[in-house]
Amino acid sequence: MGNNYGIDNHKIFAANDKGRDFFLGDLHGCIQLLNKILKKINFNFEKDRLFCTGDTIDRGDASVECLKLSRNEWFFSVLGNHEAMLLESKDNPYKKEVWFRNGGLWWAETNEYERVQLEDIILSEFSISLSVETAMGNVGVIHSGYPFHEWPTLDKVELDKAQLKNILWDREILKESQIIFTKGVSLIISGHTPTKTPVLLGNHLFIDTGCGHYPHEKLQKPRLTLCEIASSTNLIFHEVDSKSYNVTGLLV
Ligand SMILES: [Mn+2]
Repeated sequence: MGNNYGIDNHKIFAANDKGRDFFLGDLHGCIQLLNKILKKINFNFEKDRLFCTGDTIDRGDASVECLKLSRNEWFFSVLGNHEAMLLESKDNPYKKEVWFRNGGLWWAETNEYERVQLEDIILSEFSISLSVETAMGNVGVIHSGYPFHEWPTLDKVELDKAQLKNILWDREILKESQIIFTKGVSLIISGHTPTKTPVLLGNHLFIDTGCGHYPHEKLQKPRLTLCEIASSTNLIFHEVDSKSYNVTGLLV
């Protein structure tokens, strides 16, 4: 079962009995902030794993490098609307123009060989959603919305256009503060909509704190957030921008 993109709908990861698991908000080409945060948490590249909410590319200055992260054994990402725009732009000049206006201009500077490689990374490494067994139980990752009531339904369905649109582009949950408890999963972690701090609604946690965005009135301190599941009830957020590193906690 699948989707228009031809990538896996859902990937399942068993518990990491060697090391730790971390969840990363939208990265948007900011490799330096990622390197900084990995240093702060003393990330072990042999044992630890990192799961990203998607949008590894666009806005920051290292989209190619960030997309190539998925070749590593320790880095996994779900598809974001920005990777989807990359795939959809291939045969569609209109979509390419929209994407280029939204951070995709770096693509114009890549060569044909690189383009094939980069597309192949998305097609072979990314999935629409993923599940990880953690100290908090089953934790799901998906870019934005989740159009079903139970997790994970995605491995059993052919996703239609409307469902994919919801998964990649939904802003209603945060805009309307929708409290939804999805069954079959302890926590769903998403990005997509920048917020000042991580936001938990029902069992849906949003951790895009604006990495790659310019500061503006509603988002004065854009930064990269990494979520660590410290115990069955305790989340720790590691947050970096170019100047600071901050740690906060949340009991769930
Ligand atoms: Mn994003």
